[in-house]
This record gives sequence, structure tokens and C-alpha cells, in this order.
Amino acid sequence: MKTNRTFTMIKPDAVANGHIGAILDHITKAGFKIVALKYTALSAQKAGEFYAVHAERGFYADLVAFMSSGPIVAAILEKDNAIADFRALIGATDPSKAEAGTIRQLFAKSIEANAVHGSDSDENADIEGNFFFSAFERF
Ligand code: DGI
Repeated sequence: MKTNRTFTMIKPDAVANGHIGAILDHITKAGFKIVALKYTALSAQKAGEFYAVHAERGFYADLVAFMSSGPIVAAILEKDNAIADFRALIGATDPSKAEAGTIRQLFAKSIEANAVHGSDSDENADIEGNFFFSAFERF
């Protein structure tokens, strides 16, 4: 199995609800190493760029408003099989469909306010990591 990297955000709902520590604990206990970490916020413009792939979807405007509604935590994580293992750890997009014990089942409120992001491919993990972090901010 290849050691690789994924990108995650703890979204505004989970930050506002005080779940940063619990979610990072889940992530590190599942064997992910944090190689970059940042507490920041997305402007509406930046949120729109990050989710540009969804620009034609009906929920895009709401998604952009939500993702720019408060601070987030961005991180790059490393582990064998990082992309698939992290998607399994966070669970389905809709928390009502997420398996028991997944981060979204435990901490998410709705399909939009769903606590965390996880990259869906190696290519997107690179693009998303580069969106937030310079070479000097990853270890
Ligand atoms: O990769 P995921 O985050 O699991 O899901 P995705 O890439 O299909 O969608 C990105 C985000 O867009 C998702 O985390 C929440 C939001 N979203 C996706 N589908 C819906 C949605 N928001 C609303 N309101 N309704 C949807 O059907």
C-alpha cells in the first residue's frame, strides 16, 4: 500500500460547535500523521474557488455561504492509502447515511454542515493542499 497524503478541512459548523479537538483526536488515533495544519477562514470568493467543481449545482450558493460563514481548520494528512481510508473515516456526505462511529455521524448536523472535508483523489489532494499551504508550511 502506498503512503500518500490527503487534504481535510474541519468545517465552520464543527469549529463553531467546539469539535476541533475531538476531530483531530479521531484523525490521529486512526493513524494519520498531520503534516500541515492551519486555523483560518475562507472568504466567499475563496470558498467559491475551492468548490468551483460544484458551480452548476443547485446547492452551490448555499455551500459557498456556509463555507465562508466562520473559521475552519485546514490540514494535510499522511498515511498508507490516505484518500480511501480518510473517506471511510469521515463517512457518507449525508450524516444521516454515515456509518456509526464515522466523524460525520458523530459530529455533523446536515448534508451541508457536514463537519469535515476529505479529498476524493490524489490529484485533488495535491490541488487542495496547495490551495492552503506553501512548501514552508508542510513537514
Ligand atoms: O466529497 P463530499 O464532501 O462527501 O461530497 P461532494 O464533493 O459531493 O460535495 C461537496 C460538499 O457539497 C459536501 O460536503 C456538502 C455539499 N453538498 C453535497 N451535496 C449536497 C450538498 N449540500 C446540499 N445542501 N445539498 C446536497 O445535495
